[in-house]
Amino acid sequence: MTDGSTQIEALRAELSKVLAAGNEARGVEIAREALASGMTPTAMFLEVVQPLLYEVGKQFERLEIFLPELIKAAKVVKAMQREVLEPAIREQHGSNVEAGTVVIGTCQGDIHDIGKNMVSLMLQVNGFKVVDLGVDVSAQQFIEAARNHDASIIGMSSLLTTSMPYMADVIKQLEGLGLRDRFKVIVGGAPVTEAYAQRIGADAYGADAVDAVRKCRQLLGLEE
Ligand code: B1M
Repeated sequence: MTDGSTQIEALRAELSKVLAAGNEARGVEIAREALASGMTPTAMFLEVVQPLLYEVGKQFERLEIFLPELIKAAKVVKAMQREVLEPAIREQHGSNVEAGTVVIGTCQGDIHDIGKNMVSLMLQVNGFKVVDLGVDVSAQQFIEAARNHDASIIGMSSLLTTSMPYMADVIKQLEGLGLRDRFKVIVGGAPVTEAYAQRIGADAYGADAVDAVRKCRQLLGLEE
């Protein structure tokens, strides 16, 4: 019998090798085994998968690995999300009363979507209607979709320092159109910080998928 932290360490050690090898089938199996042993799908994602991807990013930055390895790791995680974690999270939460509509996407020039998809999923299973615009979303697309879907919240994700300024663009354009008060804006993604969110005039910053749900609920006055 292993305690929680030992199990997490063991899972990280094994999955790290699986990500490096790009072994999607084994990644899926590991996720299934973890859930069968009692770990929640959210914990599996936030405590095992997400830190490993950050570590992969550091290896990439240090030139220890290159783009093909980054792609391999992302493919394994996407398979784990698709095959095991997403269905388990949906099943765990069941259906919910609608809390409000969130238009979400990854900012212009940026195709990272693993974290954004997790935020999108967690919002959905917590009662939000989510309009997911995908990746490489322009300021105009965010605003048009928010208007068309009568959204309460615009959610922007950015993983690249070069795509972060587009978050500020959306807010500026909303101001220019006299729409700033109509939509709440939440931002997140690995390089985004609370301080950055405040600097560009966003209403909230989400540190991870669970925090994003809490902040969206707070923005709509559903939680203190
Ligand atoms: Co890219 N990449 N990548 N990459 N990649 C990073 C982001 C990088 C930090 C790696 C590094 O060098 N250390 C670096 C950016 C450096 C910088 O901007 N200064 C980088 C680079 C350079 C690049 C390319 C330019 C590489 C190249 O081509 N030479 C290229 C850019 C492509 C593009 O977008 N135009 C590129 C490509 C890729 C892949 C396609 C191979 C792949 C993405 C696959 C995919 O997403 N479909 C990839 C990956 C996997 C990464 C890393 C390793 C992992 C990203 C990830 O999925 N993290 C990444 C390293 C890192 O993140 N530090 C890296 C896990 C995910 C769960 O976390 O997205 O932070 P995250 O989401 C969290 C929270 O942040 C929060 O909740 C999520 C869930 O808990 N959150 C929100 C996220 N969005 C939110 C929104 C909210 C609220 C909370 O409200 C709306």
